[in-house]
Amino acid sequence: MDGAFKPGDLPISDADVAEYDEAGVACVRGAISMDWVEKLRPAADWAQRNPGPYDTDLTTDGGEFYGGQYLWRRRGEFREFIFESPIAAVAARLMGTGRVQLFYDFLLTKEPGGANKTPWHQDRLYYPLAGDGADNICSTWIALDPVTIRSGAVEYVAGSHRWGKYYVPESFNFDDRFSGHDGIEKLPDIDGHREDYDIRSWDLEPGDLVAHHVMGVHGAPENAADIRRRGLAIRWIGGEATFDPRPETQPVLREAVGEGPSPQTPGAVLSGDAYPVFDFR
Ligand SMILES: O=C(O)CCC(=O)C(=O)O
Repeated sequence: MDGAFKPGDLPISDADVAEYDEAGVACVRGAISMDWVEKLRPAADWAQRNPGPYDTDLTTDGGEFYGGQYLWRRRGEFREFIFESPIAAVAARLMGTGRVQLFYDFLLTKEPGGANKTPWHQDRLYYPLAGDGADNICSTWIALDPVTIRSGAVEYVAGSHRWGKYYVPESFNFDDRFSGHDGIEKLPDIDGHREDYDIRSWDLEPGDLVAHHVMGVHGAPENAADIRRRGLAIRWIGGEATFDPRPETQPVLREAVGEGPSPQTPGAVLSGDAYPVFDFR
């Protein structure tokens, strides 16, 4: 589809683009209007109350940590947001490309209370993807609430997208489901050596977003504040990705929302209405 938004329409500077490139993470203030935020909030709460078959309860210790995926297939507001808001153009501009492909959306709601940390992790090996596009995915995490480090703002290790390593995925439930990845390195102990890393995090207002690179290492503290922390992360592919299901990779869209088996055969380029392309060229 042709993207309706052009780079010049966006509140993104060349410095933001350079920061995303160099640090693998960048914050864009006011990227999304409050009209969209107010439209998405009740839809986010509906999704949490009516979980789909592949949504995940990420709660480990009291409170609630809800993970909702593929919401754009279940609820019109998310679909409209993806197709009618500037979000695809924001991702394309930060990635320095004229074409992005939607991979999936992921709502991460951390309710106050409990001790639900997000482990430090790298996203790459959760995904059943291969090809240059698999190593060039941008995630746009949009704040639906005011977010502070106390309410669970995500932290990012700047520059880690250039470490040139794939790391074993970490289970958000802190179980050992990914322990079978022989020969793939585990992440270093970031929390034990925080002073050795350039850790970045931003207090966010609703409508601000943080974009991070698929190879970048990130994690988040628990929500120790008295307000909710809703973040809508949308993943954008910036190249050609092929379907590469491996043990423990997350399910792809058609299976995930009960639309039947995936039409994607291993090795095939991701395509079709489940993975729409946005072309701004
Ligand atoms: O929202 C969080 O706590 C974690 C977000 C995250 O890991 C991601 O968007 O990849």
